[in-house]
Amino acid sequence: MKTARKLLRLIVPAYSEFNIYTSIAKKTTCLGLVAVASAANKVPGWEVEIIDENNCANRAWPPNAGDGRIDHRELQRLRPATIAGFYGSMSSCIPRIYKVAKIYQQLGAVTIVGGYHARSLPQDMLDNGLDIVALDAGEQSMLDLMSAYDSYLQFGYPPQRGIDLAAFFHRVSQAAFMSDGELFMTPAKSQIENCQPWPLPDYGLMRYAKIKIYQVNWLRGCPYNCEFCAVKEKVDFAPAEEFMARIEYLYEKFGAKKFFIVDDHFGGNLDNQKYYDETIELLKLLQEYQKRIGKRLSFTIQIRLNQAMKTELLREMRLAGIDHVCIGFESPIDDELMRMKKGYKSADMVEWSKMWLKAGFFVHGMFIFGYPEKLEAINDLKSDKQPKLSIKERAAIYRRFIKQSKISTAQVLLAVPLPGTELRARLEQEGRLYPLEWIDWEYYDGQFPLYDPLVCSPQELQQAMGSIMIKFYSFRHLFNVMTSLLFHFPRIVFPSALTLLTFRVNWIKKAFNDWRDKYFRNESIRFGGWFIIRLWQKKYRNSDFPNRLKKAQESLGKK
Ligand code: B12
Ligand code: SF4
Repeated sequence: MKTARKLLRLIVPAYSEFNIYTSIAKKTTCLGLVAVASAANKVPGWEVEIIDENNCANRAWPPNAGDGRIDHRELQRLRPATIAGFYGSMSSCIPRIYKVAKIYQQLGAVTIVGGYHARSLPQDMLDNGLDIVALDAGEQSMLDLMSAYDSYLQFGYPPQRGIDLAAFFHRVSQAAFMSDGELFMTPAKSQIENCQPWPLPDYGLMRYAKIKIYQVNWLRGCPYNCEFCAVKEKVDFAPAEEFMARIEYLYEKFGAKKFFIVDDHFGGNLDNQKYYDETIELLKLLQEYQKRIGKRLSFTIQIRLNQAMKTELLREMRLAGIDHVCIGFESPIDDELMRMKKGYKSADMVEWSKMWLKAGFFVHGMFIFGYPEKLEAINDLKSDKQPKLSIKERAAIYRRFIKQSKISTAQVLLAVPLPGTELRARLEQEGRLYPLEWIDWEYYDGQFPLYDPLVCSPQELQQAMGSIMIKFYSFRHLFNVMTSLLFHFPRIVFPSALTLLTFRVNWIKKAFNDWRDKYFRNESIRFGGWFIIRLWQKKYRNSDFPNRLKKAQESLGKK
């Protein structure tokens, strides 16, 4: 019997026009879809591909819609997908998913979405071109969907829209879909461990993309509970050996040398001795592996600032190749840290930052500026019960802190009331959220005011945030880059060239790395950042966001 070719196409949606992550996105992709694709690729009779709209290295392909984005209608004509899946974690990409999913749905493909945003608002997804929503880690749901499809084919017909689709969705675990006009959610099949050893991440399933930074994960979840954060799962680990198998596979199969460990908090709960010991064991395994292959690998992780006090941990991390740490500093102001439920105060923050830097890490600090006051506190402020810092004073505190802490790079954004978070629920309850009608999901990336700050205008809030960024990423860094190239490079690297006489290049390498890390790297990033900000500002000026903001303010009764 002739069987139809079945293709599962997984799509990472294009970032919104304003995105500051565009250049990073060209070097990597979303691990979530690689994980789902790797599991799905084991199902016989199916072809699986991932298309990352932000990382399409080959210009001729895929077909271009003329707006610089992929023409999915044409792609579907040339290479029709049976199921089209979408990465729906990022709120800012949701409008793009709706647009593309509707095309696939019209052309007869079954459409599925997973990820944080999608599972917080399943009904919205189902109203906008998606047939089914994966409600948790999506590997099992995807396997169920494919096997349900196959069993329908055995009866000689593919599932049809309407009644047939709902019937076969009932076989999919941990999923939401419409059944008899009602939202229906299926439970998990059994106690599925999310970090169970699913197949190794197969980046070979990427079509068109060039990967330079390989995302990997070891664990899932976070033990903390920040008010603004969408991650609510408890910590769940894979064994250290399983993580090592992923690294070895990616290095040996794809030549991967740069990794981003995407875990929300490296090591899970490092204040718990069991997790701490497991983390040290993992770091030792990483060290041994790198010795064995005679290559130095490079890892970026996310971790909490106050772990700086664990000297043994920091030493083992450096030895294991972890050189970049991304740290959610969030704020140097205590009342903001308290509202966020961050779990520490600002007093030691400068000292902790310096400890990370002293241990040799590149520190990328992530901040939220102007974290929304609680309504009740604002009423207190009006009756002068509390001392009040103006938004300009707050910006000055941020600038001072960033300067004193000497962190390598800083990212200062506004609070984003993400779906499924306590922050969103609070702002909604306080009647301060700008309606989606005026300020849609595409603006949910931290660069736009999304709620009424009450203590100042949203325009002032956005401007104050921008002033911190423009100060950090300023044009004057061009001067420092030039000094580094013309003065420090000859001073540090040239003398080491003499060691060539000994037929060894190690000293030159060391001198070069010293020069780069001390004088060149941060300055060039800060100068490059200036360009990105200028480009962003230009796009902003030509956009209709200022008008939208006015309309949004008016809709909340503000002028
Ligand atoms: C790595 C990461 C990034 C990276 C890369 C993004 C990427 N995914 O490639 C970078 C640094 C670029 C980034 C940036 C931002 N991020 Co981010 N990021 C993450 C992080 C830490 C890990 C993602 C990951 O790989 N997880 C591991 C994989 C295995 O899990 P997963 O992605 O959830 O996928 C599984 C399931 O969700 C499901 N699934 C997902 N998609 C699909 C699709 C189908 C079809 C199916 C069946 C299943 C399925 O199955 C997958 C496998 O189990 C998450 C937090 C988290 N825990 O996920 C935040 C997170 C996704 N980011 C978040 C945010 C807010 C941002 C920023 C806006 C932050 C900021 N203010 O700057 C920016 C926005 C970028 C943009 N373009 O707009 C939020 C998103 C919430 C939301 N509603 O938007 C999260 C959840 C963190 C949080 N604290 O709340 N981020
Ligand atoms: S922001 Fe970071 S520390 Fe806070 S809950 Fe989210 S993942 Fe955990």
